[in-house]
Amino acid sequence: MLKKVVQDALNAQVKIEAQSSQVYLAMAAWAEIQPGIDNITAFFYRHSDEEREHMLKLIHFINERGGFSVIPALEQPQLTFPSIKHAFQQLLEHEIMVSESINKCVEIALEEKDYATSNFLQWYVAEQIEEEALARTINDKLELIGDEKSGLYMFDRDILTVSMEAEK
Ligand code: OFO
Repeated sequence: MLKKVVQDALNAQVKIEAQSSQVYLAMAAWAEIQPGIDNITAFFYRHSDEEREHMLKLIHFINERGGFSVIPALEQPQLTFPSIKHAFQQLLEHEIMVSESINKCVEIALEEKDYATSNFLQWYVAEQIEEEALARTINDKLELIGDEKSGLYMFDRDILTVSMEAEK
């Protein structure tokens, strides 16, 4: 049975994952109407789907441990971005925030001697290392490209490969 303090922390994380999915969905919808960046668009849609999976995994875990997962209300995400670069900068900042929140959940689980939850959360700890690394790689590449249109063309061509390699 989950202790209330652990359940509350996990439910807060459910909201963060759901919100992440919305944030990236908004980036995807915005990217979709920018010309010539189909793969970047696909990247954001896929990332949004992944966040939903992260949320579902938490929901199932809470319920399986005898808790009650609260499906949260979400905030309106940012809808437009000054540039692709800005969107990816925000993605990195968002992932850093998510990592901090996961670490907080682990801290609470350990304080409560809930080793099953701490063990379950290790998947998220590893996932966040990957997601932050991927976001940093993408930001570094965009930094190199600067404002060059041809660079962005190549970046769009390569982004799916970069993200798939990061998942290996
Ligand atoms: Fe759920 O990993 Fe990104 O936010």
